[in-house]
Amino acid sequence: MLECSLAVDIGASSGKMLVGYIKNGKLRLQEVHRFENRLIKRDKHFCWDLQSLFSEIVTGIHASRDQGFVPQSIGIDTWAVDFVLLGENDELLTDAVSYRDPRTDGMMEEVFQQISKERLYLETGIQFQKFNTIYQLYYLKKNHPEILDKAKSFLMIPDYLNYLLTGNKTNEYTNATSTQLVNAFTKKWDRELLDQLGINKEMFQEILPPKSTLGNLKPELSREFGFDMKVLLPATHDTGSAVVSVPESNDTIYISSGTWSLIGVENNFPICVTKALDYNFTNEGGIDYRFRFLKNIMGLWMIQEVKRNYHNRYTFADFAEMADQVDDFHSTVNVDDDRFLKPKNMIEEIQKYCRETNQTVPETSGEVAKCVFDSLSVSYQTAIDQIEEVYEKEFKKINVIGGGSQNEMLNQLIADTTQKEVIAGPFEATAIGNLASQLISLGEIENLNEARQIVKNSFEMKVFRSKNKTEGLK
Ligand code: LFR
Repeated sequence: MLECSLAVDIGASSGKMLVGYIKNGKLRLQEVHRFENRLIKRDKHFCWDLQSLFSEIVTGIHASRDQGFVPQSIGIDTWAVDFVLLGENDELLTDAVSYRDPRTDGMMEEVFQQISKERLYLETGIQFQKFNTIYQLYYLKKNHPEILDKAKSFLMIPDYLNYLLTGNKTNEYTNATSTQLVNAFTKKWDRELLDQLGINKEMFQEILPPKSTLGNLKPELSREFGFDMKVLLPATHDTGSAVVSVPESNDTIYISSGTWSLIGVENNFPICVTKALDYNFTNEGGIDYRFRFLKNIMGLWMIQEVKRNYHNRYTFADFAEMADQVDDFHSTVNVDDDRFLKPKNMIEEIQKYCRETNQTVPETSGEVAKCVFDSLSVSYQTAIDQIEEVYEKEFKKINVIGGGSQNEMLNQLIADTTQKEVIAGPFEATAIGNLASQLISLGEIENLNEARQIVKNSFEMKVFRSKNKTEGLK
């Protein structure tokens, strides 16, 4: 039996559980469980199925033991912004409605009538996305005020799963910042903002930073598993955990590549200047109160949806290959347009966009895929230009991390488009960051710097350089 920590990393399309431990100075990983995650329709809204996700976590804990591991600790990370509300007896008052649900359409504009955009940005440092928690809560305030009034606990998705494991409630800091309701400087709930919006303040929990210990398993769970373990808080926002895996370097921009592409740099302080507001860059909270100055780009969601629209006839690798074989097709779409957030049919939406902008309409699967990948790389280039403008300096390298870093065609395209060196990996960045934080809490890794050094030494990274030094796809 091998002592280890257990990372639960749930993304919008799948969840996985990996054990991790240090051996000979290197971090070793093993996946012990994998499961699907998808949206379900409940009461006309797109929701996450938290009961099923929790039962997958239980299955994964059993699986870790069955595969010869003894987890000392467990840490959960998921996507951000979504939440549930609990009532007086800890009963669920809401479904876990997804950020892709259209319920927040128009809410951002209504919030701006009460609080100026500038003030919101100066206080929270968070980008304007129509799905941020603040706009979801505002939707409830407008349409179901009785639910908000009754709510005794506001828990984000990992907070709720942690509550099911331990019976203890908290709001973890990195995920809390994604609500756009945490003050970037005090790192506490912004009570004035909440008052101004008339949102019940009492339901918010104490904010705890990553590396905190939440507690132990509930007695009935430890009885079921036959062992107990600590429930630790990593950066419970997946992007926060992913960026733990980026080796520190001040000339590198990272792209955390998954359902979303998160492109940016890490700072020790929030940058809330006008240019950052104009370009809609965020300053999300990270481990050790680092800040992720980054932008959300629609990401591989576009190709995931295209794949679904083709009834899963092709794999992701097929799309990369088909795109690579298309020569003379150059139409691109603005991937940041909200129309691509949850269109009825992604292929048709892309075609419609090309038609409306008088570009050649992609017809074949290869053309559609090329259009998506080219559009992503154009959007990366724009974001890089904006980062370099804000920083008044040139960044030399791009570190692509996460599942998308396995797409070699896209890595090469990014190198060709940006004319920068692309370092790809680690592809399990999020689970690694989650585990690194747990191992720091347990005293097995000293600090973030050491964690990053260990990551660098433990996982292979591949380098891509522009094949065409003079001509980018600007
Ligand atoms: C990535 C991510 C992004 C967040 C988006 C919605 O998985 O967490 O960081 O903006 O999902 O929550």
